[in-house]
Formats: sequence, C-alpha cells, structure tokens
Amino acid sequence: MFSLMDGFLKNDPFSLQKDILNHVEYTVARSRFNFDDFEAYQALSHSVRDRLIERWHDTHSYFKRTKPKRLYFLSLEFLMGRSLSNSVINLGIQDQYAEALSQLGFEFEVLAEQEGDAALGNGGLARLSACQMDSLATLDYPAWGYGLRYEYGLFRQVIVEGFQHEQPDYWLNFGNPWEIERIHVTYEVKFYGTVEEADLNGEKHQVWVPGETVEAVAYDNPIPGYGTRNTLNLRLWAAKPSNRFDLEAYNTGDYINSVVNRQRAETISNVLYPDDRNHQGKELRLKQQYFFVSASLQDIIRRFKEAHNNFDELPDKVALHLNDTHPSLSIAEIMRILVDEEHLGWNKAWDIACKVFSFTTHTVVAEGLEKIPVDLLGSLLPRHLQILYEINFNFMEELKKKIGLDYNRLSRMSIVEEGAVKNIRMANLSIVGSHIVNGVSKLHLDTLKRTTFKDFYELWPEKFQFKTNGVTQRRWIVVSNPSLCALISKWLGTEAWIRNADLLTGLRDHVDNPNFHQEWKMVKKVNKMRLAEYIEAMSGVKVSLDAMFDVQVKRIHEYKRQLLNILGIIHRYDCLKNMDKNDRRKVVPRVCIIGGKAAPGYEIAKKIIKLCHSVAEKINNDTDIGDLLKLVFIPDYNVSVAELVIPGADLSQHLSTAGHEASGTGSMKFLMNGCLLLATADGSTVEIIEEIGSDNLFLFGAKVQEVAELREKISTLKVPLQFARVLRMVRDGYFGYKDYFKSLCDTVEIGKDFYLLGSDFGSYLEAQAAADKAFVEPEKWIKMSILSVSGSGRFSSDRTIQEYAERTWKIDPSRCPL
Ligand code: 26M
Repeated sequence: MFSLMDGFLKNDPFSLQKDILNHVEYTVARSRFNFDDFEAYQALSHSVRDRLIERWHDTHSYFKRTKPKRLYFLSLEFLMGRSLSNSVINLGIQDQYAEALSQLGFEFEVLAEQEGDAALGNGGLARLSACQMDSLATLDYPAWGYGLRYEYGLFRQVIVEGFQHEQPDYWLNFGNPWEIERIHVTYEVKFYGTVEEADLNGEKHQVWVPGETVEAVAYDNPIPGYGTRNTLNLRLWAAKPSNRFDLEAYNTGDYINSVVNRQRAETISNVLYPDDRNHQGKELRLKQQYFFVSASLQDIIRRFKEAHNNFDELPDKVALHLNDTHPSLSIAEIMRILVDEEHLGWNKAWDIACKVFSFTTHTVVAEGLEKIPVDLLGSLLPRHLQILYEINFNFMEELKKKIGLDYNRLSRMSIVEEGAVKNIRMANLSIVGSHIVNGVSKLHLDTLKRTTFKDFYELWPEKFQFKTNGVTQRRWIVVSNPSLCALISKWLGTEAWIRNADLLTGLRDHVDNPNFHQEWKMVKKVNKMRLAEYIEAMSGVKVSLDAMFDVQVKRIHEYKRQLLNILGIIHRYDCLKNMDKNDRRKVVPRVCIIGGKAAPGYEIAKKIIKLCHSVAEKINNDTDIGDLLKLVFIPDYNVSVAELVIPGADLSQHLSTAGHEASGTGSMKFLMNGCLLLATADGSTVEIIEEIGSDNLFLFGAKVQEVAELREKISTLKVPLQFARVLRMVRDGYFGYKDYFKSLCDTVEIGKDFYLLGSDFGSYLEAQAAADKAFVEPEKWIKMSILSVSGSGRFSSDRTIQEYAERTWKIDPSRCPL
C-alpha cells in the first residue's frame, strides 16, 4: 500500500521534470509541447510550491502535536524579493531542478529572472524581517510571521530626465505562485461605533458597539529552512468586504450604494505607505495597523485556545514580537480581548500582556517616533482609546510612587502627549507594555539609553537589550553570489558555513595563499562583468572592468549623505580636469554607482537624485576624462537589483552622520561579498570594526560624541576649501538646474549643515584617497577582501535570531523529524 509517511513527491530530476510538465499542462493550461520562459517559470514554481506545502503541513502537524512555545513575529513590512532560487536552494534540490530543466531545453537562471519582487516593505526594517524569517526557519524555531498583503507594494521608481517618478507596483498582476489563499481562514475586523455600559452579573462592563465590519482573509506564504524539513508560515492578511450585509441599506432599496460602499473595505490593504521615517497620522494607515493587529490576534488566540484552556499559560506558550511600533496597538487589543471578551480582571490581563510582548525599535531620533492623534484613534477605535487611557493612568500612578511628582518627567514618559493636538505615543506604549525593549546595534542602544529613552532606561534598566542586526548568508551569498559560495565551500572543505556562518573565520587560514587569491580575483571579475552588462543595459554607459566599482545603494535620505558622495565625485572630477597627462596616468579609474528610492513627498531627497543625474551627464560625456571616472544611477533599486549589484562591488559606502543609522544592514551584505567598506563609525559598523579590525576598512568622519560637540558650534564650523568650491560649482549652475538645486545647496551651507557634510568632507576625501591607494596593490586589497568575508559571521541573522530566542522570546528549537 502507499505509505503516507513517504510523502507524495520525489525529487529526482525525472520526477521533477514530470511535475513541471504536469503543471504546464494542468495549472498553467498550456500545451506541454509548447510553452515559453514565463510559462516554464510558472510551472516550475508550482512544482516547488507543492514541495513547500508538503513540508509546511508536516511542520505544522509536528508543532501541533508537540505544543512548543511559539513566537509570533508581527511586522507591517516584509521585503521578500524573489522566492524561486531561495526556495530551491533551501529545499536542497537546486542541482536536480537544473538538470530537469536543461533536458527540457530551459536554463534555471533564465527562468528565475522571470519572477518579480515581492516588495511589501520600504527598506532596512522590512528586509530585516525577511532575513529573520529565513533564520527562524533554518534554526527550527516554532515561529509564525504575520503581515499585510498589500496589493501595491513599494512604488516602482522611473527616472525621466533625471527626475524620480513613482509608478504603482501592482505585483499580483501575473499571479503569485508562492501564496496559498485560505478562503476559510477569515476574521471580522471592526471599526468605529461607540462604547456602551452593560451589566454583566451585577458588574458594570464596557462594551464596544462597532459601526463597520471588514473581513480579513489569510494568504499563507511558506518559508523553508535550509538543511531542515521545517517550513514556517508567513501569514499575510487581505481585506475583503464583509458578508455581514448592510441590511438597512438593502431594505431601503439603496442596493447600488451599499455594494459600492462594500468595496471601500478592500482599500485597507491596497497600498504600502512609501515613507520610512515620517508618520503622518493618516486615518488609512491607522486602519491598516488595526486591521493587521485584530486579524493576527484573533488567529493567535484561536490557536492558543485550541491547545490550552487557561490564559495563565499564555506567557509560557506565546511570545508576541512588535517589529517597531507599527503593530503596537496589539497591546491595547490584547487587553480588550482578555478583559472585555474573556472577562479576566484588569490586573491579571495586564500582567499577562506585559509578559508576552517584546519590542524592537529601528529608529534613533525622537522625531522619528510614531504618534497617533487622539481624535483619530477615538473615532476609529473608541474602546481602544479608553483602554489606552487606563493603561496610562495606571502607569502614571505607579510612576509617581517611584519618582514622586516630577511633572516634567511624568509628562515626558506619559503615553498620552498633551498639547494643542493630543497624541498617543506608540513608543512609550510599546515600552510600557513589553518585558524587553531591543535596539538593533550596540551603539543604537547606547544612544537610546542616553537620549530618546533615557527616562525609561533609568526606570527599568533591566528591560533594555540590544541584538545587533544580521542578514542571511543563504540569500546574500548562496543565492546571489554562487561563484563565491562555491569558492568558500571549496577552501573550507565544507558547506557547513551555510548553516553556521562562524565557520567563515576558517578562510583566514588561506589569507596569504596565492592560489586562493587568484580564484578570489576571478570570482569578483565574473560578478563585475555581470554588473557591467546590467549597467550598460540600464543606462547605456559602458564601464571598464579595471575600474574600482564604488557603490552606494540604500534609501535616499539626508542623514545617509548621498550628497556627500556626489560632492566627493564632483571634487574627483574637478581634480582630474586640473591634472596633467602624466598625473592622470596614476589615477585609479572609478565607476561610481548610486541607487535608491526617495519617499514621494521628500523634496530634498528627490533633488539629490536629480543632482546625481546632472553630474553623471556632465562627467560621462566628457571624452577628456574617458574611463577615469563614470557615474551611474541605478534606477528602481530593490532586493533583486541588490542581489546583482552587491556581489559586483569593490567598495561600498555607508556615510550616515554618526549617531543616525540605528544599525545598517546593507554594509553586512557587502562585507559578506568581499567588498570593502568606506564608512563612518555609526550603527553596526562599530561592531564590524571589532570583527575585522580598522585596518581592513576605510573609516572617516566625526564620532558620535564629536557630532554633538560640532553641532553646538554649527554656525562657526570650518569647512575645507574644496567643499566650498564644489558646492559653488553646483550653485553656479555648472551642472545646470541652478535654481532647482539652490534649496539643496542651502541645506549644507555653513550654519545650517545639520548632517555635517562640510566638517566631514576633509576626512571623507582622505578615506577615498586611502581606498585608491589600496586598490593599486591588488594583493593587499584581496587580503582585506578575504578578511572582510571571514569576519562577517557575526553578522548572520542566525546569530541575531538565536540571541532573540534565548534572551527575549525564550523559545526552543523544534525540529520536524524527516
Ligand atoms: C511608518 C508609518 C507610516 C509609514 C511608514 C512608516 C515606517 C515604515 C518603515 C517607518 C519606518 C520604517 O522603517 C524604518 C527603518 O527601516 N529603519 C531601519 O531599520 C534597519 C533594521 O533594523 C536598520 O538597519 C536601519 O539603520 C534603520 O534605519
């Protein structure tokens, strides 16, 4: 008889081929004798999906049976990018698929290119969530991810005459084989209405009588671990009109209007907010947050109740993690569920809530913290506002007992901000309602303790921890840099580093081996060729492979100082123009590559993009300069563009004014790919230096302590002559658009230069010169490159996740048997 234990699916090339053809015929509904690359991709991904589903089922029945404590990772953003290669690699059947396809006349890599990105997030925070899901699955932790299924992901960036334009990313247009729609996993989410007092067994109770109901439908996205059968679930919610009819409208005959009104429900999960710093107190954003929180918690509580019958057990069985403050209404919602619906006493409910929540903040400055206008919250979620007031009242009473009547401090720490507009401070709520508050690097937590969260740190020092961010080496080496992956495995004599990145230190044993150097150089060359082809296709600029590929890719922000980079490039150009032929021969050719999106309403960031294009136009068309300097802007930077750009970079720039980048994770990806860093001592860079030594990167700029001092005397700061000169060139219209660039130049003028471009400029140029010098000694450069990779193990998200599991969530691995 057929044994269910064996599963249905075989992974030899012949079986895979049969499955692919099967999907061509019956899923894609094309003839198995005639299908194109995209149809082949669809069939291929459905055959991979089948294998994911099988493991997903086995993992979840195993968790159900063994009832481990589970982690629920709540995040409004996940930047997953593509899934095909990652899945096939994590399933360990890459070679079998490649063979199956080649016999059918297709190439795996070509089909993988057919896939669009899932871009349900903005930047650092969202990509971190994706890396952490990969690590949770690989390390066998019993976890779920929860998020929103936006129909429009992060906008596509289109450049027209050097200006950024935004286009909608309707990513579901061509179907999404990686999700499983659960039409029966739905919950009602309620909004608006009033709170009424009711009598329950002689006691007064508050009852929320909501005014609008929307339905949340689950879409499950399997997350396979590497080298394990465990496959986790990322459950994303989509909004649908509720089936609860608007009887009133139907009865009064207003059929058309009531149908039209129902459609409004779907707008909730329509679009991702494209801003990664400004919280604008918009009603739709608040609706998204509560929609997400309500659906997720209903699902989590239902699962808990299936296996347990006493809420006292909740903290032993459930950990809820708040990825930034975006899901922090969860704290009020769980109180509402426990008190209003499960009828627990307030104190007991609060005790439980504080034990289940933990919180990670991804921002540094107080202005970046999320606030919700009380009026808005009160109208959308009247009962939650009451609960928030009660949480705050109790907190203030407790605080008064501890610190006395220090009204300034009390008002700073209050969850409710008083003033012309009253606000709920989501960070204060998250700190009060969580048992652990995490920073994302050592420096970040130190800064929070000293500044933004000082009052809270002094009250509860034991609550504050940091877990330095990490990235997954599966995506950022194995998937994106197959040649480096093979080289590492060859010289370490094992593939074990793919699950244990600490083993990368073993590369140090070969750091002086010329054969190793030779192969290392070849890998970089192959990746540079790939990148050069892409650059030519995107921008028409031909670049020389002998040049240093110098890359800065990340969201465009003043604090990330892309402008410093561009002004540095202008300076380089200016120097070249003033050099004689002899001196020019000694110059290291450079290809400067910049990429990133500006938030649609962020004018200065958009001007930085335009300036980059204007400078590029001038330089790239100057035949006198030729290959000595090129500047290219890579449009629409996203996860899959990153996978191409990062392996091909020689140098990468991380220029944030010290104290402004909470962690930074791009730097870690470049480090893992043997690209040298040119950076300030900010965020995680401080810890990267601890691992690889300051000799192996190019450090510059004011340190955190100095930044504060410099700002004190900002109106009298001295800036180098070269800085004034390049700025003058922009102001005088050397690159055109004189009037347009004026306000941009004003931001860095003496006295107003908040991010200290002027005062860091000299040290920046020195670091650039040091990079040039190192590049002409290839042996030295390669050694630094090898030492970067061998020191990158600590920046694996596996390490981050293990720290969270042990120190914050208190969860254990739970490995589904084979
Ligand atoms: C909030 C409300 C409305 C619209 C958008 C937002 C919002 C979305 C994303 C606010 C902030 C968001 O992300 C912040 C972020 O990405 N922070 C980065 O997090 C990384 C991972 O921890 C760090 O490495 C970066 O230093 C940090 O800037």
